[in-house]
Amino acid sequence: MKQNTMTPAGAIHAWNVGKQHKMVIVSNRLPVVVQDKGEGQWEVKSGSGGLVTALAPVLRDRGGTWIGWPGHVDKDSQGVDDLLRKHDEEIGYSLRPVMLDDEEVENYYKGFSNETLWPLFHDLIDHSQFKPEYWDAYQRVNRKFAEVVKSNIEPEDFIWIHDYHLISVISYLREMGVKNKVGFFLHIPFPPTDIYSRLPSRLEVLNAMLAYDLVGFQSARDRRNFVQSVRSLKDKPKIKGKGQVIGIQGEMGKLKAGVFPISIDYKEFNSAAQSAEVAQSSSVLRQLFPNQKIILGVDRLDYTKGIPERLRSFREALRRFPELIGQLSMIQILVPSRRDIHKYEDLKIEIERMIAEINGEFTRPGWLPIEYQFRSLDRKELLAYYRVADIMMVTPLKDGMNLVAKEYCACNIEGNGVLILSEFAGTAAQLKLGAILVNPHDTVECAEAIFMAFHMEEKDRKIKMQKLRRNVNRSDIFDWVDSFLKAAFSIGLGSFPLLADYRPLKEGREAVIRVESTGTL
Ligand code: GDG
Repeated sequence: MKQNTMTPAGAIHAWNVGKQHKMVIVSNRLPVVVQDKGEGQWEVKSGSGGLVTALAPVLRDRGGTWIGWPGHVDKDSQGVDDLLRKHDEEIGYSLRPVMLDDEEVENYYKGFSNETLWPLFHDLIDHSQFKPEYWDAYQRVNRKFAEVVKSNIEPEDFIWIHDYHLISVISYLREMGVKNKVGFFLHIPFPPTDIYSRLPSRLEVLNAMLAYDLVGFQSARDRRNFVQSVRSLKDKPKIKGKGQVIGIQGEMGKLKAGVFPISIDYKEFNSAAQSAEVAQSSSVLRQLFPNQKIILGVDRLDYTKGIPERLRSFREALRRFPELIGQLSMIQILVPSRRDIHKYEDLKIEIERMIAEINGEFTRPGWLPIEYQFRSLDRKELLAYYRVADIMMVTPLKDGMNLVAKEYCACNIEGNGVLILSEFAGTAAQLKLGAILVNPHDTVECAEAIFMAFHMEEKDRKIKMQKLRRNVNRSDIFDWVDSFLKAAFSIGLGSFPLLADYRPLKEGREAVIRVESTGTL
C-alpha cells in the first residue's frame, strides 16, 4: 500500500488533553482515494486540497474521524473499512467509508447532486434536471451517511457536514435521535429565492438546512439569498442580528447562519512558488513566450466557470485591439471533471471548437493566440503557470468562492501580475480592491479589461497585487477553520482549541498531508 502523506514526527501533541469532544467531518468524498490495483491489491492515496490541510491538525489532535465515500464502487465495505483502519495510525485520525453502489452514484451523485443542485445553486436553471428518482436516491444516500455518522460518534462530538451532496443528513440524524450539535458548510452559492423555489423538494431541503445548529456560507450574498428563501417559504421565522453570525428561530429550532469565506494556505503556496523547481519551470515557460505577455485561465471543465464567455472576450479583445496580436498569448488549462455527465462533454466540444476558430482566425507565423491543455497539472506545474502569468482571468458565471484566484495571488512572487475577476465569484467580495472586476457576460467589458491589464503600468500593478496578496495572507484557510469553530463555540458546539492558539502548528503547517489536487468534495 502506497502512502504519500507526511505525518510530522511528534509535531502535534500538545492538544491531546481531555479528549472529550471529537471532531467528525462528513463530506461526499473521503480525503483519500482508494484504487483497485488488480489481483486483490488496493492502494490508498492521500489527497487533497486546502480543506484537508486545514482540518487534519484538528482531527489528529482531538482524535477525529472523517466520513465519506472512497470514490469507487464496491460491495465489499468491510474490506475497504479494514484497509482504511490500517491507515488510521499513519494518518493520525480515522477514515470511515460510506460505500455507494452504481445506482446511487448515478442518481445521488451524478443525479441530484450534480445535475439538480449544482446547476440550480449556480442559477443555471436550464441545466437542472428535476427527476423524482434523483431525489429518492439523495434521501437514501443521505440516510446511509447518517447511519455511518451515528455509529461513529459519542454524545459530545462535534459533527461538521460539508456541502450540497449532504444537506439532508441532519434530517436523518435527528430522526435517529442523535442530539449532538451539528454544523454545516455550503461550499457553493445559495441561489436567489425565485431560482431556489423551482426545486420540487425546496421545503425538504430548506427544512434540513434549518435543522442544523450552525450553517456557514461563503459570502454575504449567499446568506442573504438563504434568509430570503426562509422568509418567503417559511411561516413567520424570527431572524435576529446582522453581523458575521445571525440567528434564525423557526419551528425547527434555533439556527445560526454565518459568513465564512474559505481560503487557502497562503504561506505554503507562497513558499512553494519560490522553490527552485517552480522557479526553474516558470523561467522555462517564460522563454517559450518571448516578448509576449501571458494571460492564464485554469478551470475545472465546468459550465459555471464561464470558459466559452472568456474565450469570446479574448476574441473580442484581439478584434478590437489588433496591437495585442503577437503580443498577448492565452494559456487555457482545462482540468477534466465529471466526464460522464454528457453536458460536460458537450461543453468540452464547444470550448475546443471556439479555440480552433480563434486560433484559425488570428494565428500568425511564430505566434499562437491560445495554447490549450486538457489535463490535470501536477502541483508544481500549476504553481509555475501561476507564477509566470502576467494576467490571470478568473471569470466564473457564479462561484461559491474560487480558490484559483487566491492561489494566483499567493504565487505571484514578483508582485506585478493582474487579476481579472468575475464579480459573481465569492472571491470578489474580498478581492475587489486589487482586482479588475468584470461581468463575464459582458464581452466588451471583459475585452477592455484584458486591454487595460495588458497596458497597466508596473507601479499600478504592484500596488494592486500587494493589496491582493495582503488580503489573501490575512485570512487564510486556518483562519477559516478558526472562524467556523469560534462561531460553533458561541452556540455551545463543544470546545475546541483554535488553530491560532496552537503554537506547534506554525511548524506543523508544512508537515500536514500534502495537497495534490483539489476541487469539489
Ligand atoms: C468548490 C466551489 C469553492 C485546479 N486545476 C488543477 C488543480 N486545481 C485546483 C486548484 C484549486 C481547486 O482545484 C479548484 O478550486 P475552486 O475553488 O476554484 O473551484 P471548485 O472545484 O469548483 O470548488 C468553489 C471551493 O469548492 C472551496 O470551497 O471555492 O466555489 O465550487 O485549489 O488549485 N490542482 C492541481 N492541478 C490542476 O490541474 N494540482
